[in-house]
Amino acid sequence: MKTRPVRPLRLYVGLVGLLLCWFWLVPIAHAATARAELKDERGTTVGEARLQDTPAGVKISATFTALPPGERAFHVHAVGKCEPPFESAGGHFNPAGKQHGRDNPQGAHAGDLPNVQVTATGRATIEVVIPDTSLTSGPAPLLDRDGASLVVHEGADDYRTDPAGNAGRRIACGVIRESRQ
Ligand SMILES: [Cu+2]
Ligand SMILES: [Zn+2]
Repeated sequence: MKTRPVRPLRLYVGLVGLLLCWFWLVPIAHAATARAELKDERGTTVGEARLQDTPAGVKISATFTALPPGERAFHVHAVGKCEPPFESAGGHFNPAGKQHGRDNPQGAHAGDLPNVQVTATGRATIEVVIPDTSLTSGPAPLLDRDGASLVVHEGADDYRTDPAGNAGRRIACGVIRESRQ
């Protein structure tokens, strides 16, 4: 029986391939992702969101299926706790200590997001990136010790009035939980 010696070239190509795979796969495996299921005060699920670390910041993709039609405020709140009437979620995520609102000269909170436009059938989608933020790493991660949550309000955010944009009652809330994709 003949033994086939491993050719050096083949071995080399194989090793380089392995290394390339490693460099591709390791960052992908380490990019944090998270989910949030948003429920109203009665515990009915009204939407869900996926969150993902990207080089630009945390990307939030949310889909709502059962909200009151119209324009509704949507924010990241600083505490991962959703007990009706959702005051448990705390104020807006605000690691930089700013005031509320993109139209406020002293603003904005990192957790200030655009209003969602809810259709007559209660549906809305939104995709937004929170710049210079990460889910689990860096100096001010979203998922710090007390977590974070996503909150929808009864009214629209005026993007100016501190501390919460005159958005009214909190009508839906979802705790952001780290997930594997
Ligand atoms: Cu809010
Ligand atoms: Zn705010």
